[in-house]
Amino acid sequence: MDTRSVSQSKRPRNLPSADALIPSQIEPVVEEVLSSTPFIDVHTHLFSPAFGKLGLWGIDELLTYHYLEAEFFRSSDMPPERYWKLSKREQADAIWQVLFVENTPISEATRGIIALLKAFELPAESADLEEARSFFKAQRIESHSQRVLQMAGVSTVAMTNDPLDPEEQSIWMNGLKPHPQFQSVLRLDRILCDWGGHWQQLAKQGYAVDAHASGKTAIEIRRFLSDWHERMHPVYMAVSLPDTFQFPEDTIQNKLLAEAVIPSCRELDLPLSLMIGVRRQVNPRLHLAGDAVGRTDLGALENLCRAFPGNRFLVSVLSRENQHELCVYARKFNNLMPFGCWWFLNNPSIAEEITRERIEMLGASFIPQHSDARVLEQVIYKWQNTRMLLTRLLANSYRLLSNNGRGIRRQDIQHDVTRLFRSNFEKWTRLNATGSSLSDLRKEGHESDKDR
Ligand code: HDL
Ligand code: ZN
Repeated sequence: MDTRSVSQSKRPRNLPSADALIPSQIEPVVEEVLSSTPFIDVHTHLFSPAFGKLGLWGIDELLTYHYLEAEFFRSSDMPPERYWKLSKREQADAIWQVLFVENTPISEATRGIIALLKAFELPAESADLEEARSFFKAQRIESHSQRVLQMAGVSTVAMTNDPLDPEEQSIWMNGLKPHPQFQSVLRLDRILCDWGGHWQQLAKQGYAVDAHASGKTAIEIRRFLSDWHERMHPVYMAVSLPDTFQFPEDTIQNKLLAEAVIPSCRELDLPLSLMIGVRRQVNPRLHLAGDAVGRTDLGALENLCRAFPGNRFLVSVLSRENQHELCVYARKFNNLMPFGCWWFLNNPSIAEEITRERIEMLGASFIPQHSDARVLEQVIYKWQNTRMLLTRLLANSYRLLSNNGRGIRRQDIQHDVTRLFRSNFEKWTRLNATGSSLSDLRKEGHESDKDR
């Protein structure tokens, strides 16, 4: 007795469409689509060449990355206070010696350096850094940055721009030629996380603000934000918030968020990026490497998404323990876009766990990764790692779907990869197509010196 219902017995057998991939073809096609699609890197600390020394690149900056400094202090007897007195070159030599010569570079951050040396065909087992130094010294940043982005398969990066950083502020005030591959981001930590230490800077610039954020302060901060929007043309505004962040709460931070920043984002049609969960300076002796992580009460995020349905929130949380609930909240609020495996989460073991649960709960409606690169060449290994991970995870998802009874075509894979690594962000930030691909940029005359 045929146990299928009458309707099922009449339905034609689910013949796979002519261009459906056979299971063994799925992974190679996923790999090829990932490698041929230029990604948008939605959060970095990189700068376009016009920012000069603010943009970090080359072997000495790569080795003195704060992730490596934290690991150096674990394997060296050198007290941090002595390390900070060394020159950048001496610091890099010390890190190379301890983490790469005396010990095996098996951590995520040390392996990244090895992957970079290989990408530039530089020796990975030298006793010193001389050959690497002369290679980078011979590069010109304009052509080098384009070559690096091309090697990383990245068409566009979002910077982190601080309007209250004195060095960066003067560069913007003197006028800056925009670079289509480096989109600006208006970063608000000094205002939202240290109003007491920065309100006078705004007052000095003629904004009628005060220490208690009373009177016209909120309106004047909105004027400040719109002035900097005019100057920077940011693709979003951003703030990093501590693990203790609450909303609503009777604090100046909450007041400035609710009465200035969030209304400005709505008025300017910009997402607000909330990066939540940092425990700042748990060990100040380590400087930038001294921050840690704390689990956040994401009820604050729930309240924000519900209270401001007309705003778009781009959210990354730092604690592994918050990741699953972030996915649940993303299912409840479509004005919440989870992004990235941030900082201490950007390791294969945890990035896999996070990305799998996001695919299972959100399909392709999220942004899997950002590099958080501080030094230009880091994008090469960080995106190499993400492509390797996503090849495995997406292939697995498509095999499961195929087993469930739906054929997978190359165009399905291209659609999903484009959504995950480009159009989810482009739609949210209204980023036009000019940042779309390196070949388009070349056509528009942005070719690197190498091509001349
Ligand atoms: O606040 C942030 O944007 C963080 O990414 C910090 O810059 C942190 O120091 C970092 O570089 N994480 O990767
Ligand atoms: Zn960052």
